[in-house]
This record gives sequence, C-alpha cells and structure tokens, in this order.
Amino acid sequence: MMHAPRSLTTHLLQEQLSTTDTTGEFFHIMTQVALAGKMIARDLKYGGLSDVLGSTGKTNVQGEEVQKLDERANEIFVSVFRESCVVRTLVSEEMASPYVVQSAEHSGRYVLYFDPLDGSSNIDVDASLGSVFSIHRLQENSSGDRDQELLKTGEDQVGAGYVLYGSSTVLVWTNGHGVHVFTLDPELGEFILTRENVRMPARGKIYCVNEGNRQKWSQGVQRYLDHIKESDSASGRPYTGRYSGCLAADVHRILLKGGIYLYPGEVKKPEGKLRLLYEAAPLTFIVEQAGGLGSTGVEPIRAIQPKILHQRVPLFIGSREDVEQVQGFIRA
Ligand code: AHM
Ligand code: MG
Repeated sequence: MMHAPRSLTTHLLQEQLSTTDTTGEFFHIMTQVALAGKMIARDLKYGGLSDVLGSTGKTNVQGEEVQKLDERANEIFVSVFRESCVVRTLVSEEMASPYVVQSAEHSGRYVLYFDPLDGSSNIDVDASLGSVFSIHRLQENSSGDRDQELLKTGEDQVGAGYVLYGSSTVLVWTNGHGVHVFTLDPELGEFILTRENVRMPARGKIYCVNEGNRQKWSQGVQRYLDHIKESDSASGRPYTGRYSGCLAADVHRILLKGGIYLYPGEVKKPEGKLRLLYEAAPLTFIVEQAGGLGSTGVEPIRAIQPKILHQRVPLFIGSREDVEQVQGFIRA
C-alpha cells in the first residue's frame, strides 16, 4: 500500500483534530504563513532575472536600508493576512507601527510578529534568506492596536518558526509540542514533513558569529571565542566557524547539527543588533523546544519584557551546554 507524503495541511488538520478547545484559528494562521512563504520562495527563485534585486532607496524604522525584496516580502505577508482575517494585528520589522487587519464580520484573536526577509545583505548575492515569525494570543477586550498591548514576553508565544529559503525551502515551526521541519515540494506546491520532533545535540562543534566585530565585544565574549578555538580534541575543540549573514540559516544549521550562534552586544551598543519580538524570541522558542537555549548572555531571552516593539537584544542561541558555557564566561 502506498503512503502519501505527510503535507503541512494534513499535519495541521490532525493537530487540530487532536486538540480540544480550539476554533482552528491557530492552525489557519500556520497555513497562511506557509502561503506567504511559498509566494516569497517563488519570487526569490527568479532573483536577478526579474527586477526584484537592489535597494528601494528608503530606510526602515531601524534606520537600515530597505531592499526591494524586503518591501515585497512584507507586502506579501500583509496581503495574505489582510485577505484571511485570521490575525488581528501584524507587527513587522519593516513597519514602524502595528498594522491592524480590518474586517467587518470577523477579527482574529491573534497577533503575528514577523521579519519578512531575514538576512537582507544576502539578497543581491543569491544566498540564503529567511522569514521569521512569532504568534501571540491577544488578551480578551484588547483592541490590538496599542503598542502597550503588544509588548509580550517570549514566554507568551503560542507558536513560532521560520521559513528558510536555502538550497531548498523549509518551514520549521512549533506550537510548544515539539519542532517539526517541512520541505517545500515545488511540484506539489506543498510543504512535506521531513523531520518530526527535532532534538538538538546538547553540545556542538560549530560557532556562527561575525568576528569582524570582535574588538567591540566584552572581555568575556572575546575570551569565550579564544576558548572554543583552542585545540583540545577531548572537548571537541577547536570549533568550526560558519557564518552565513542570515540568522535563520545559521540557527537552522545549529538546530540540526548543534553548536552556537552569537550576536553579542557591543561595549558602546549593549543592546546588539537583533530584534527581540520577531527574531530572538521565536528562534529561542524553536531551539528550546528542541532542547537548546536562547540567552542574552545574562538572562533567558524568553523572560525579557520588551519596552518597545522594535527592541534589540544580544543573542546567544544554540546547544544547551554551549550557551551555558558562554554565559559562564560573560559572568566571570
Ligand atoms: P536583517 O533582519 O535586517 O536581515 O538583519 C538581521 C541579520 C541576521 O540575519 C544576521 O545574522 C545578521 O543580521 C547579520 O548582521 P551582520 O551583517 O552585522 O553580521
Ligand atoms: Mg532579520
């Protein structure tokens, strides 16, 4: 008897059937994220053949240059969720303020936080990119349009994940019951389950960091880097360096192979670069569901109460023992 591949749609349906007390809205959000991912993957496939590369000439709320594909990916997310009305509010790296999805007959109970195209410096060089997302439930009676209602800790996430546009397109997600990886079958146009309940190694041998910034880091971080590069075969050192310029791609490598990704704060810029609500928190949810850890170096990422929507945080994420070790160097 032939076995049909397990598609994301089938998987979500079965999850929904086995969950009591659900309206199905959460699972509907996941199908819409998958649709946005497929649309972005289709655009990326044509790259330089179409007029999608290069800068828009604008800067975003972070003061960073907006690439045409950043804008395009954001528009895709907004249009997909505007049509479906399964979320009340969208918070995006590319939008200064929350976008409230209007609907006369229905307005969702959820908020989607997302970085529509992570790793923007990879756009013009045809390298890996990602979309990172985090799903939160709004409180009863919350209008969903005030920043204050949207400043949620990572502990409050009900779902999170990323779509990675690499040599294949994969969608990785969790709803707090394990991490599952789905690979896009371009002919079927469906994400197919390729890894279920991913568990990451307790310690790895890979580190991902932009070492060009080394002089700007604290002594603790610099000493940690020296340590993992020392030779000691018994403890698996030296580690191997890998850095793609795309957080989702580097975290995906670490999720599957073990190790650590670091984007430390700098002495003169202690908050670092990465954003809490739509980069650090969702990736930490994924990694922690697979047995790893996400930390600022001194506290768990998921415990941080954001003060602003586009808040930045230092990030140390990966195998549990590796993250605990860098925390030790930072404290010392
Ligand atoms: P982006 O969301 O604007 O693309 O910025 C986030 C990216 C991460 O994907 C990546 O790990 C990091 O920024 C790269 O930064 P740098 O060029 O400073 O190493
Ligand atoms: Mg990003």
